[in-house]
Amino acid sequence: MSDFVAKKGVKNLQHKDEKLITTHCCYCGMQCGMHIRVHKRTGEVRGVEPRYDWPVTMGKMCPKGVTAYQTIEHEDRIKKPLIKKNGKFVEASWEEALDLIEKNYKGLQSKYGKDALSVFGGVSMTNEKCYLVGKYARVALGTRYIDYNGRFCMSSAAGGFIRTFGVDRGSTLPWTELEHSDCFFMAGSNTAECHPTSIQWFWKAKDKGAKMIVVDPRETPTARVADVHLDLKPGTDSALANGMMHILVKEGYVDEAYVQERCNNYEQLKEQVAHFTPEYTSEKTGISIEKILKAAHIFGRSKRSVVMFARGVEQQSKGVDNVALYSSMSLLKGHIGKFASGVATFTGQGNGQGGREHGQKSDLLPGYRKLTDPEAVKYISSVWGIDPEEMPKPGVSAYEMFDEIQKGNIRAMHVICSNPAVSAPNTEYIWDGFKKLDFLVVSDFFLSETAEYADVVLPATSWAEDEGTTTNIEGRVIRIRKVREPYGDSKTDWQIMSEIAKRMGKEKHFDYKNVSEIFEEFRLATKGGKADYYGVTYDKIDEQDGVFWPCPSEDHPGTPTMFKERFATEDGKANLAIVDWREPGEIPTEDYPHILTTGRVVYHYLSGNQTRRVNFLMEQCPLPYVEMHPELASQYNFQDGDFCKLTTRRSSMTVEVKLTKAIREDTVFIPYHWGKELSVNQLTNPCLDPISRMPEFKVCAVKLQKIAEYEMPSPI
Ligand SMILES: Nc1nc2c(c(=O)[nH]1)N[C@H]1C(S)=C(S)[C@@H](COP(=O)(O)OP(=O)(O)OC[C@H]3O[C@@H](n4cnc5c(=O)[nH]c(N)nc54)[C@H](O)[C@@H]3O)O[C@H]1N2
Ligand SMILES: Nc1nc2c(c(=O)[nH]1)N[C@H]1C(S)=C(S)[C@@H](COP(=O)(O)OP(=O)(O)OC[C@H]3O[C@@H](n4cnc5c(=O)[nH]c(N)nc54)[C@H](O)[C@@H]3O)O[C@H]1N2
Ligand code: SF4
Ligand SMILES: [Mo]
Repeated sequence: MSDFVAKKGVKNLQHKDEKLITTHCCYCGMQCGMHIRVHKRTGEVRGVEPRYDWPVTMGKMCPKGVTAYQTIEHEDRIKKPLIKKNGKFVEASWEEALDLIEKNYKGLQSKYGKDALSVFGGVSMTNEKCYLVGKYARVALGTRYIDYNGRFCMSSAAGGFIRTFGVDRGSTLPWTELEHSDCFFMAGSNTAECHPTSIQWFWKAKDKGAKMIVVDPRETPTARVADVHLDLKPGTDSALANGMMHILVKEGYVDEAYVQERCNNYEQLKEQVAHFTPEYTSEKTGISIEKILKAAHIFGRSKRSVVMFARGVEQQSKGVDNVALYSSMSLLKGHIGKFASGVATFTGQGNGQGGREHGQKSDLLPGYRKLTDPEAVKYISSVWGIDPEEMPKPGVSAYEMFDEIQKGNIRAMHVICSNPAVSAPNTEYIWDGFKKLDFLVVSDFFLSETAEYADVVLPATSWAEDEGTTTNIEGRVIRIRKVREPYGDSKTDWQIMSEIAKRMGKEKHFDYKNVSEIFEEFRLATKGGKADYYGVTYDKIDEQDGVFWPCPSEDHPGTPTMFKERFATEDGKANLAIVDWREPGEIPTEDYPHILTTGRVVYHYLSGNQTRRVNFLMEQCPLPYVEMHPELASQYNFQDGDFCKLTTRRSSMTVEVKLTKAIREDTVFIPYHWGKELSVNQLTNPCLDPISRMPEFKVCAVKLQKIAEYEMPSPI
């Protein structure tokens, strides 16, 4: 067990019977610094202390983070492998479970070919594990079908950043500079609930006079404290961003010298935004002309602005366009690559940044290398010790893997660290896919809604039972430490993948004794790639409070600020976005007259498989509900607490009405942290962005109906 205790600032916190293990919260991309309190003699996990000397979060934590330790020794933990027999799970030994996996995998591959197997990954895991998932699919199983839950999360940000800047690092600046910024333009981010500990930076800046503009169809806790709240109609961000740029150009707010020197496409951009007058923008977005002008002037006058966005703008069928457009606003101001200014997306999951760089995506290899680039294939093959000919070709995106199941091409799936039965769009299609599979394996530490469909469930260790690195919201690589020994008979994900690899005859490629060995191979695999971690070492992370990638050599300090001199494109220039306005995949009609959008609440995390097991969080928010404006409610005679049946072109669900004026009259909102009949993803539209293949979780057309009596199903 790791004995590491931070040198600074913990002495007074320590109880004599306990030791403090320094690590980071397992949930969101803020990766708040914390110590876990462990009993010295018994090893029992006792609680948590926020870490005051962690420079990004400085002792702040949110309700999920302070209760996360309660999941580690939770009675629902899966203790042994489970095998489904006659429709019921029975406990089994690892031998038995692995034998069954080997038999099925080999059988299916000999009958249908290598690509009969597939892997669905996730990024609540360390870099070491995320890296290994890609290698596991391509080397151990030899299949082209691998993708991961970040496809539903960061893929549009990635697509937009690559198009604009040539590389996808979520933040171009370190968070610790935010207090010196003078304007935040935040679109589709409810940071107060979703990255709560980042709020302190905005407060500090506001105390010094900074202004905040928030773009959201709801008046969220974030929008409530904004200087201007742009309450747009869902799915209209591309019109708003073009409209903002129209004013920047017209009013002379553009840094012409910067744009001439560092950007492409300026002339085309001016032509493109010409017709986005405030009147036209207001007509498309539903925001008043007055507010559009006010926001544009505040942003235009800023000296150090940060344009920020999150899933509200990215989870759309034009998410990539939105990211490129909002990033272009910052380029016009000449604010990228400079102190306390730039562009940032709020990375979602704990390792949402690192986990998207190293090969879980269907077309990527470690270090952001492309599977379609022969040089990249050659290099990674050499690191992996395989013949380049053996490297599988690119597969398909997360949702599209379910199309391959329907076509009979994918016959088995191994889900590692995700719960798509709740979190994928159009869940009835997903559930049907799971039923059609010949064989489903799920690695998790709690029995998820996805695991219920499995033939074999493998008990993985939780975030607290292994060590490694993650990359936070800023692009800072940090260390996760082991808090206790694996619970029950659970094994780490890397051990599980290595065991299966052995049975597939690939032992020599997965012969790891510990995490450090994987980290060393991983560093080498990223060497020379766009996301270069070669110079990151565990010691350097400890010495510097983390290391920002790219960090190409051991004597390199890392890169807190991106693009100081050049962008990562071929010509070194950024590409301004030339994009016209287009409608979302579904717009309201007579049959489905309103807009449904979905998202989060502060008390729950993603599919809820972890947070629905924490009593405090369930007391605060036990069930989903639909937020509705009183004006809209009056059309149907809804009172607060009435039952509303919502129907889209996919399916229906029933939840309680929560009346609030903090939402547009044409839009309703449901949080998505529950499964089965309580999953809002029964309703969502799987219309995909053409580039990122991101589903349109944020906009679909819906109809409402009052239901007199309804018994809400159990939330767990
Ligand atoms: N409490 C909590 N925190 C989390 C998570 C969690 O599950 N719970 N998950 C983590 C993860 S993985 C992620 S990805 C992040 C997500 O963080 P956010 O993206 O901030 O969260 P969401 O609630 O999905 O969406 C943000 C906002 O987008 C708005 N929105 C909806 N449609 C539109 C639109 O068309 N345009 C614009 N501009 N806005 C729109 C919604 O009203 C919502 O307030 O949070 C991370 N942090
Ligand atoms: N309607 C709607 N749907 C959405 C979204 C939305 O805004 N609206 N947001 C999307 C977004 S941004 C995201 S990120 C996805 C997330 O969707 P999911 O991938 O389903 O997210 P989680 O609930 O975190 O699922 C992770 C699972 O892995 C387990 N787990 C955690 N850590 C580990 C580990 O180290 N190893 C293993 N083996 N298992 C582990 C957890 O217990 C949990 O069951 O949902 C997407 N779905
Ligand atoms: S803000 Fe994010 S990382 Fe911090 S405690 Fe909350 S969930 Fe954990
Ligand atoms: Mo996410």
